[in-house]
Amino acid sequence: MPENKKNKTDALEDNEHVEDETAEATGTAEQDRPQVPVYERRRLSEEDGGPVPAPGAESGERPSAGAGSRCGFAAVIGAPNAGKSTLVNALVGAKVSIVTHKAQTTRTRVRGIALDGEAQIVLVDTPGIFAPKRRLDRAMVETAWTEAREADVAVLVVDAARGFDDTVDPIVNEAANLKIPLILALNKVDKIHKEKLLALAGEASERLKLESLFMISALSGDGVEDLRGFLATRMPYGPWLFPEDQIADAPLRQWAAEITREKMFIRLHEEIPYSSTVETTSWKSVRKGAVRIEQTIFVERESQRKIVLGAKGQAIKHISMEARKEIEEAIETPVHLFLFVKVRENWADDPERYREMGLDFPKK
Ligand SMILES: Nc1nc2c(ncn2[C@@H]2O[C@H](COP(=O)(O)OP(=O)(O)OP(=O)(O)O)[C@@H](O)[C@H]2O)c(=O)[nH]1
Ligand SMILES: [Mg+2]
Repeated sequence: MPENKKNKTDALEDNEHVEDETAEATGTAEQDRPQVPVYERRRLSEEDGGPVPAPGAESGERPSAGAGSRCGFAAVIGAPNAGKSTLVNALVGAKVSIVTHKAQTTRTRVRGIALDGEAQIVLVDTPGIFAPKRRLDRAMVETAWTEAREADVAVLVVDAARGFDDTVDPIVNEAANLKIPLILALNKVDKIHKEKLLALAGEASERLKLESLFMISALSGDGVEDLRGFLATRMPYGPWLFPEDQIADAPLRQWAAEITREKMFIRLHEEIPYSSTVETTSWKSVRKGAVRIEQTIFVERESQRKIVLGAKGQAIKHISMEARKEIEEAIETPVHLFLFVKVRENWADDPERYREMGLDFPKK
């Protein structure tokens, strides 16, 4: 029986707490940030340098929500690693959802908001769909299908280089039962030959009743604008749900936790990314307009905590520095980031962790 470390790390030691720069973080006027901040469309798209600029970002002209305005939800679904989050970011023109080379990066619904003419398209990025084993897997997969069922249209993203393999087949079969228009995005076309792509498109059209099919590269931006234009025409008429400069609906503190998780996914290997979760526990304004952010990384075992820290704290320093840089750039504010690593053997069975992630807690 592994020793239960539940309370061990409640008392923080110095080496479990990392600030990647020396900073005086004892400011005055300490106020919590608003829970639901507005992401500034232009600023984030310029800073992020994503493959597709936000609509109107160059000219400064904003489309208005006039009489012909449209607004709706487009769920982006598919197998893990298909490029869903990359696509959502490209459609929005800013990084709203984290991306890594590893499968099962996205864990919960992430909404990004794109504009096209008079349409506001709320893109719903979802966790990759796969055969779930753990409780967390089940919550992720269930979220993906729930979001697809509740949207106005679904965009099924398929990695064209993999085609309709065993991981995609069950998704295609289930997607055929959706009662909303289905759009297929054959992604990563930069990686495959045209003949294979055409064969795949033919197979898809036979198997699925498609509203439309796009061949895209979410990474390079090829075909992304066309897809956005098409989605705009499929949004129902109605007023916009979000202000025109808002690009995401998640609280900034949740987004910042995701950025740190992304850096962990990239830096750490094997089971660590799948055995960890990150939460922002504190976000306070401090002196000179800076913010002090505290985040907790939960892992399942003491051995994992050691790996996250790394020899002489090198791993966590790197993660912290990378995350801080990106958060700073996005919010255009100096950031003092403190990371704490805690062992919670059963965090993946703790309803509170699911609440923090925005996931429903499956009974088993
Ligand atoms: N070559 C190429 N790579 C891509 C393209 N789109 C995404 N990728 C890469 O594919 C990997 C996975 O991308 P993600 O956007 O995280 O995939 P996802 O479908 O959101 O994955 P999960 O969140 O794990 O379900 C990353 O390394 C991306 O850079 C593309 O059009 N071309
Ligand atoms: Mg993703």
